[in-house]
Amino acid sequence: MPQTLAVQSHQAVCLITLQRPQALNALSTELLAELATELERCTHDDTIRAVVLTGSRKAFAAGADLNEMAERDLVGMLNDPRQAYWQRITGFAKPMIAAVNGYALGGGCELAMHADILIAGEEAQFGQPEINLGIMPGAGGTQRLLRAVGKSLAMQMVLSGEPISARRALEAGLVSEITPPELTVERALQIATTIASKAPLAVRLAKEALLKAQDLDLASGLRFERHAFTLLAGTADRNEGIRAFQEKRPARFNGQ
Ligand code: DAK
Repeated sequence: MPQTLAVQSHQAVCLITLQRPQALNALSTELLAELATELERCTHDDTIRAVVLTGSRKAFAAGADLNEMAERDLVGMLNDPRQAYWQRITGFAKPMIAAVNGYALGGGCELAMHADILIAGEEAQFGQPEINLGIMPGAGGTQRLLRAVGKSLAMQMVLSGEPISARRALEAGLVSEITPPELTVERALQIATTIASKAPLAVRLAKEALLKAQDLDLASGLRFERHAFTLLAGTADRNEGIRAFQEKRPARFNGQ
């Protein structure tokens, strides 16, 4: 049983709630280890088609656990087991939605940005305050934030350490929707349930193709898209999807 997470199944969606209220869900080694393990369980469970990751009303996550970080010097950082946990977390291939309320700071903002879709409560705050500690983002913050919000705002956030509001995050494209705080998880579950009802192979390849758009030049990205599109032409779910359209009934996808 995880100590720092609550895990609930909502049919084909797994809802994972970070639960370290005494430290505003700071990402301790234990929490990262448990999250990596839980995501791997979801990977191997064919009945789980999507994950929603959330925290509390006050904090999605207030970043790395600073009490743990205080105990690690340079050598400690180089051998930091959290690096491996982060890699396992960021390797998760099924669709993931972050439902963010309260503080998403430092590693908390980086964790939220790892999700495919971000839904924020109106009072959420996103920030990379590492500069206030004499450090800088180290779990993807400089790279993912710049791609999400553009150079000027990313520079402002990382170099000043000042957070932005949910509204500003929406305008900048960091989140796709804002909700009243009490509805954030519900809205994320709705979206995840919709995604979970689609053909799993198509969802998986579409996610992969969209992520390639951040890394590849246009010609390579288009090539990947064409290959993926062609691959899907050989799936039973593609035949089922088109047949269901012709027969005017909902499709029944089985992941083949
Ligand atoms: N770590 C540990 N405890 C924390 C914490 C954190 N990050 N954030 C808050 N807490 C604890 C507080 O110490 C306090 O505990 P008690 O004193 O009650 O025992 C409790 O949570 C409530 O916090 P506050 O009393 O401070 O609450 P406020 O509402 O006044 O302020 C705040 C909320 C979020 C503005 C404030 O707590 C704050 O500034 N927190 C620190 C934010 C921060 O600097 N985060 C860390 C950034 S560094 C990497 C992976 C990850 C990272 C880097 C590398 N690799 C894999 C290489 C990530 C780095 C970071 O995130």
